[in-house]
Amino acid sequence: MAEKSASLAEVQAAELHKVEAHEVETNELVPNQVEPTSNHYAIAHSKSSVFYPEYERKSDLKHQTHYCPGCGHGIVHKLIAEAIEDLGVQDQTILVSPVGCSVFAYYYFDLGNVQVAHGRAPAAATGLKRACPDKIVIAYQGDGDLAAIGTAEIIHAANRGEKITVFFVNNAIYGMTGGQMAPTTLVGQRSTTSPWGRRPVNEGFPLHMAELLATLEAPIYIERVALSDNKNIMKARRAMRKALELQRAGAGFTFVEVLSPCPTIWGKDPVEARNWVAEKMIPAFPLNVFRDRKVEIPANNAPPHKTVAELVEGEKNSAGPPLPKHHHHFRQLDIKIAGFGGQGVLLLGQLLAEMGMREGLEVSWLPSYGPEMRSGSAHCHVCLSKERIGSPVISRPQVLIAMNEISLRKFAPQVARDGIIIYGREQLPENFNAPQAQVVCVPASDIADKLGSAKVANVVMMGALLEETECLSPATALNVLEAKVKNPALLELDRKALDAGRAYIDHTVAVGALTQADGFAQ
Ligand SMILES: Cc1ncc(C[n+]2csc(CCOP(=O)(O)OP(=O)(O)O)c2C)c(N)n1
Ligand code: SF4
Repeated sequence: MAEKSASLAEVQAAELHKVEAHEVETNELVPNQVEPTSNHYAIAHSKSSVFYPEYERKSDLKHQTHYCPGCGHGIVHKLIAEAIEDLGVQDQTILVSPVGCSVFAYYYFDLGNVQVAHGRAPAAATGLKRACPDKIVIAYQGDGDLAAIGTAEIIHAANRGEKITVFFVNNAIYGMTGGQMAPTTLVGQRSTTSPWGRRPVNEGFPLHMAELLATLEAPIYIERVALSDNKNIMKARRAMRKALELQRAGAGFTFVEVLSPCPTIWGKDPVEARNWVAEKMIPAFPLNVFRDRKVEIPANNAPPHKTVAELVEGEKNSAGPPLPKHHHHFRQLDIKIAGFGGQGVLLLGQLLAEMGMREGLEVSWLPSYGPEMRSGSAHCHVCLSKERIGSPVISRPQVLIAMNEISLRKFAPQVARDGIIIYGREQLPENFNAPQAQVVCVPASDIADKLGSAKVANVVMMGALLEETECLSPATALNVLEAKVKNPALLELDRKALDAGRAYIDHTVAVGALTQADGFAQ
């Protein structure tokens, strides 16, 4: 079997790459060659410069991929690499690799690489392409990845006409996980989860993804090709190249399905597997160009194209005179705000993030809430930073704003050493202890009630936060409230609530259960 696969690989290399074969008979090395190894073999053909010179996946064998002999993934990789090289787009290309046997594609392709969760490549590719429209974005997926767990992603990306290219490697089985039935497993084909062969009455019929996507209006190019013989491999080569050329021209959604051998799981040697593609897969999945046309998508409903900076600038201008400069005494401040749904927890986070943006900081806001619209638990993470934010998830907040006892007890242990907890009650509950942090009690709901509406308790807490930490300027808070709160009566209440929260810290602050005359937390 090893001998067969070696000769197959050589034949394909010679036919596909138009590369001179170099027998390593002398000690003179040509580019991309390596010296004979202790295993007594040497690479006798060159490879695309789109591949890394050495693969770091394994400490030894740095010129070998992890694919089994005769696996279609290796061939598809070569075809993609050569197309990218020929089109001269290596520096512009981002490859989104899936979960499956090809999960390690990023070890081989010297491109922008992103590896994503199972089935999510079209969604990730959508984000990448929209953020970087001048890049060539490729989603590379297996049949389990694309046609099972990722069915929704591929259909919707295709239906939206995302200007990405999807290479779909259909080997009719889950390779990586040891041979479970895939949506594309043939009728009668055995797998570990269809040990008697796939029976439509029990497992349904194979999914024909190319045909299915061709029912949608937006895709511009859909073709199914096969790695069954060299002639078909050359057709596959042309199809992949065409898809990438169309993307380079900004045309629209392109999709190439590749019927591909998986000798290992099919229990065949590479030549038998290739023949099986020809004899069994092609009749079940006919090769065809299912779509090749330009689609006119009306542009009149395109959203206004403004950068975040322009949008924020626009809001700033509409919200009055420029803000005074505020000194930020932190590099990054991580704040967690928690309470019941309906207490304005998420809104408070949004307001802080907006304020941070207006003060020129990098910001993120990440909400988390239960299914209930009222009374369920809700919390959010807010990062204010002078640098780009690595992750919006906060596991060790420096500041916790806890609007109720449950949130206090749940999140207080997470607060960083020397952090601050602002608790929205007059006193701490019994048996509460958070020795690593300072605790400031602010009876926000009572204060808000006295002002006329419990709704503004969150703004009382905002005032307390600003006064206690000086993280952002109160002038910015007012500026944001004025821009966001359209109801004049509520805006007036919010102003009072902001002042009341600040005044409480200044005059009556309670640290733990104790009132401190100086207004500062211990
Ligand atoms: C969310 C999630 N569910 C399941 C898995 C297990 N899993 C890993 S790869 C795979 C299927 C891969 O099959 P396919 O996409 O056909 O790729 P191949 O390995 O055949 O190239 C599955 C189910 C996972 N990693 N993550
Ligand atoms: S298990 Fe199949 S798909 Fe995976 S690397 Fe081996 S031959 Fe290729």
